[in-house]
Amino acid sequence: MRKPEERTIDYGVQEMLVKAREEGIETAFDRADAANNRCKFGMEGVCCKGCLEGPCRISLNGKGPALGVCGADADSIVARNLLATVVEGAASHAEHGREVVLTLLKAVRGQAPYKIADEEKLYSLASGLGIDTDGLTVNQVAEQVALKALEDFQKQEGVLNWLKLKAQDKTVAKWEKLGILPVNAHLEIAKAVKRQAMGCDADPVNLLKGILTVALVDGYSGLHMSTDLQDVLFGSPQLVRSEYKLGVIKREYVNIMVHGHVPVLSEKVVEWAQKLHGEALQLGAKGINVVGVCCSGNEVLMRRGIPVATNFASQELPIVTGAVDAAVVDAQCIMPGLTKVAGCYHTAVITTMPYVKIPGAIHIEFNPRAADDAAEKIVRLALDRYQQRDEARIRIPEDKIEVYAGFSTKQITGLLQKLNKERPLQPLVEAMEKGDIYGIVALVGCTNPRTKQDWANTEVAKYLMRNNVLIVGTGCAAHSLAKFGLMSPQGVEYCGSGLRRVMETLGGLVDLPALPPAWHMGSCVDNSRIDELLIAVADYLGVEVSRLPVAASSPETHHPKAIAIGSYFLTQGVDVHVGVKPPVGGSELVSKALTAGAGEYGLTMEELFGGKLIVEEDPVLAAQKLLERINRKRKALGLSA
Ligand code: MSK
Repeated sequence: MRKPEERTIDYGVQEMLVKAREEGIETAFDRADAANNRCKFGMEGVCCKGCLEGPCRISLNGKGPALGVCGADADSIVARNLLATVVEGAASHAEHGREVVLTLLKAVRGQAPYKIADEEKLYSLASGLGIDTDGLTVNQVAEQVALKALEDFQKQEGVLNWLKLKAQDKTVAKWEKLGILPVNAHLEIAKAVKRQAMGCDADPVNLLKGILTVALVDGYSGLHMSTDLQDVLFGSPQLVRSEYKLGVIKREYVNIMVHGHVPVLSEKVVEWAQKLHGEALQLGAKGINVVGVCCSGNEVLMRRGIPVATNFASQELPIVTGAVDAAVVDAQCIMPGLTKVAGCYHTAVITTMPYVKIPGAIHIEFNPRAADDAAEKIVRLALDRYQQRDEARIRIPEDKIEVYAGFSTKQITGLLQKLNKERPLQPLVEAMEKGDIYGIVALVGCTNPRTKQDWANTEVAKYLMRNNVLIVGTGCAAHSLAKFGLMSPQGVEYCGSGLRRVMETLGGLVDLPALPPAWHMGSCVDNSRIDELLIAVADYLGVEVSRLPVAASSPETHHPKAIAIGSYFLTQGVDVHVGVKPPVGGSELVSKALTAGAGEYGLTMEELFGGKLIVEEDPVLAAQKLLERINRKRKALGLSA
């Protein structure tokens, strides 16, 4: 069993791990230690459970079976397993996107209690989608936009509307030539499930092409569509101050933890927490304190400044404080272990989605039509549980830290306009040309109970910042950086002199000593914001994104969604680092196609798109490899190395 300080670098989480152990409570870190003797076949991707002839396992040392019962070899099995993983991720994001579309549609038809918050963004989407808005009301425009989005789940020919709306033309032409353009999200997901089923696609190269199509579904029907329509409904983020770490849980308040991904729910919980403030006072509390976990936390942080308690790996630990009255979850990244921990306290775990239920949780079904009813019930349940607290068992770590979040392309260009009104991207591009911003790295993805929480995420970021690389973060990786001061003005302490100078100049525009050198761009689906920023810079320079000195890194990844997002960045020609080995080592063909450089091994990602996968567990080595890739791209662009 690892000691608390070997499991996480977050002191508050360490303190709660000690408390959990004292109270006999098991957490994900304990289970990760217990599962340490992992199956080598599974780790390398050569276990096939696709039918009842098996499971079949392909020998890793050549001394056992080289083929499954059906004759599938290691290349086919590894490629099929990888496709299945990417499909899982893309399906999660595409369903997220579709649920937001349906909420928008119901809202503008008067069937759900939400309003349009960002008309400017709505009209810009409508114009990009070719909608004639003349004579239409705002709600009618939104209805047309929503119907265009729904087409991406229905049409039987053509290309995703959202892909045509968002991607660079040259890159689309490249994808078209390769035959990987997706028609509709559901169709491609169904086709991918079929092609990896027993007796279908066994050609690893063809399967890899299938992965790329599904990666584009993830990017456009998942990431971009979700972010765009959430901004329309709830507003585009602007710079906002807030706080992080377990110290944001307040003893004298009713505490509600929102966890999952879909802001359609968490926005309403925040609204009803404000509405029922008076009732909390009547109970003797000072109010209702909503805190975030994972990407629901990111969503309400970005738009409302709601504080964040922690990220994925330690999601059970807020409950161990004894002061969380309700933990409300929607979908994705919800550990079933939550209810076991909550069962040791007074905390109500509330599931809300008909397809995400957990034994031991209270289910309050949430749907957009009855959003207010459900949110009111949830907050009332928290008020009720507050009265059942065991004061003697409450211990809340004091540690908390200031953060600035809310970076979106709109917010960034708005800020840069203060330096150059006509051409706002010019100062950013100049800083990149001079090397003051040597490159941009997207620090994204998860934390993983198998690894030391927050450590690799922060180490990669700090090393890169010292070398003047601007960090843009999302997901639980952004939480890691925020928890350790990299998303506050004090983060410039870690920067090289060029990056520090740029952040101090930009900070002066918003009355801060500096802008944080790691920009919080939101949740997992908000990787679209990073994509949008890169496309804006690339368009400004008249090149494809694949030529920019940029990269993506997910040092502590665990979720299939993160693998899908990484695959999406690869299709853009962006180098992608992962710090946890993906299960592809059993096939030389698949691993080389992903990781080899152009000209090093037949057809590779780098050959096709301009970026490759970098697998490196050591964060310093990973950062050095990323710098080397950025350096190459700088040279190819004619910039100083
Ligand atoms: S929540 S997918 S652990 S980032 Fe988006 Fe965090 Fe990874 Fe879930």
